[in-house]
Amino acid sequence: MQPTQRRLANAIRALAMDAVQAANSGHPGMPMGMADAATALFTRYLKFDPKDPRWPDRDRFVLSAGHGSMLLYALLYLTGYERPTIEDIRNFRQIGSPCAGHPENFELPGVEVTTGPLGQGFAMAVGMAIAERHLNAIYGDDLVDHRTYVIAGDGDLMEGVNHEAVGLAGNLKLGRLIVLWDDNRITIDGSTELSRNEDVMARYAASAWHTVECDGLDSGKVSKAIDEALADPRPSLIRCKTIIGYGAPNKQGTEATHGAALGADEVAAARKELGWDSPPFEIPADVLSAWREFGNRGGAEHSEWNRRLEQSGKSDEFMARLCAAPDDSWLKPHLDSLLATPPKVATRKASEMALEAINAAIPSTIGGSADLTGSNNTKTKALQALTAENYAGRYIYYGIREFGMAAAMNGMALHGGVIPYGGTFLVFTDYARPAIRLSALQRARVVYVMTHDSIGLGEDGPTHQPIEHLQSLRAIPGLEVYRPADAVETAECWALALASDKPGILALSRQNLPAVRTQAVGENLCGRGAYRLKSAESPRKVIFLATGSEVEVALGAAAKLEEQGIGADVVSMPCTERFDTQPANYREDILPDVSNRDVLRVSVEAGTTFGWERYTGLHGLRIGIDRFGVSSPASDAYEFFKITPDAVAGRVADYLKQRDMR
Ligand SMILES: Cc1ncc(C[n+]2csc(CCOP(=O)(O)OP(=O)(O)O)c2C)c(N)n1
Ligand SMILES: [Mg+2]
Repeated sequence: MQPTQRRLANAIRALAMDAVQAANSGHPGMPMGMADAATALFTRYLKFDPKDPRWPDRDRFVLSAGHGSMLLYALLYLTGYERPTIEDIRNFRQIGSPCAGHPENFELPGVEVTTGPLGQGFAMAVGMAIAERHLNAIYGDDLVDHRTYVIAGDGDLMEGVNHEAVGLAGNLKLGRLIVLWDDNRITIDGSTELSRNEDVMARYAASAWHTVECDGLDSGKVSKAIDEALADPRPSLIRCKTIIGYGAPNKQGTEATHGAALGADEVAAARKELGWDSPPFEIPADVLSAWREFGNRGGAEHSEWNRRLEQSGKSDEFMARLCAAPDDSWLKPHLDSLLATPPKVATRKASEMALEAINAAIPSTIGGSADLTGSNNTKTKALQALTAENYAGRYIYYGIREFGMAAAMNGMALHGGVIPYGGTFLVFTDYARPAIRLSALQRARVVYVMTHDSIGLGEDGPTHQPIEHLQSLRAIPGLEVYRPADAVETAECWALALASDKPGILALSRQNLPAVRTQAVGENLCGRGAYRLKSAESPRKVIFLATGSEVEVALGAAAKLEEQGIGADVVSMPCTERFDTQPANYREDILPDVSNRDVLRVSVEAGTTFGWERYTGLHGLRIGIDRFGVSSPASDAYEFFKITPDAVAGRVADYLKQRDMR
């Protein structure tokens, strides 16, 4: 006899409470409350094949309530994924186990995205649903025809980014996005009444979503709600009324089950309550084999899909789009044309010029901007808008939703088959930062086009002028921050960002910049992170380290110092992360390990000097801005902050004079 849905769900409950108990750490409440709903989803609807977790046409499942990670680990184990093993689950939250505290996409192939920072899983799912519709528009139902399911908690729905994600999904009519809301009316602090009295369903309905509610503890009723959601052309919110920690007789329904082990007594009582008499980590044979059969459900569909792919004649193209490095054949002709007539343009404009070539060569790019299209120069001529009426379009009007945009781009990148890039002002990376951090953590290839990258943006003043942003972004591990100095460097940085398996940020100027690279070289010099742009002519006393728009300033200052017989190298440093990984002899050549007395190192960047001592040494000179900016024309702002060739040369000469007197 088949185990009942409730008994299948109880296997999830048991694994969750036992793993949390063993670790004495974790969150049993959410998996226990949503076990029935998840069972309905995984046994009746979700299209997946545990034998090939990367099957491109699988449904995507996002556990946005990432603290309930044991729900996902239990499902992956029960349905027969290679990992996690039961041993992995026994070692939940321990070093060496892929069953990390929160689901990590790089630990387990069955985990689509890293979740835990509330709200972001949901918002990434919106990006996945966008990518699905886009690829469907190109390749048709035969190859791309899947759905995106989310389990989200109260926290996911309260976070501000939820508003952005819901708005995007509603406007793009992402009908294949289905969210199951774990409406347990509990968060860490207690009842949701402490902090919320909005009509959540009305908010979604007002945002062009379909809404339906059900008893989340009855998998049959959850199934009915999913059926209704599937039939509706709008994105769906299914309100699953549940009880947190369901099955733990003395603690269920309270915040006590949210984020702590239940305790041995309560675990024993829950076993009795649920009629579950197996020892910890043992799943009765009938239950496990039933689950495994549900896991096999997708195999036939997968084979059918393989057959369709073979017959489509597009197999190579489709798989290359998902797996291969993007075409870089655009770079050389583009560089040749720049070198033929070196343009004096803002690097945001140079980025647009590069994008014209990139978007023509790489069909998988999807551009966008958070309502600054004309300023970020992100939309190239041939790109059409991606809309509910035209999912084949390759440009997304994200609206004023920086965080939502960045999270959606993570979802798109992790879905695969598309390379998202999107823009706003560099200063507003602050609004997107939590998603930028997750791009890095998840190794999602997203390219951030962040323009207006300094006081050089001018009159908009201190609110819009980034100061600490470059350095604070460089502090994020695994994020490549590029600040190119001219059109050639901009193209090189674009090529690097596209070829990388890490996210990249392009910090681009609003103001025009002269060409500093006018000679053809056989190498992408920006790939070195820093390189000598100009060598000292007089005996070398100074090495300038400059980025972006300040390379021009450093070149000017160096020329003035040379006139006084003070030799100065100018090193352009578009990407500190890349420089740091160069071989020691290369780094030594660019920045020789000699005393500042012999060769003074001077950094020049129109932002905080914080952290530049990493390259100048404590006794070097750091030229930058350690306060908020000013509202004025750009050139006046540079004068005001003494970041001009004359002022910089003067400061360096003074410094050398005073030092030599000491
Ligand atoms: C952005 C963010 N803020 C705070 C937290 C810490 N946190 C984890 S779970 C949680 C409460 C979530 O409540 P709910 O979504 O209702 O989950 P439940 O207690 O029902 O499992 C909080 C505040 C977090 N993970 N992410
Ligand atoms: Mg809750």
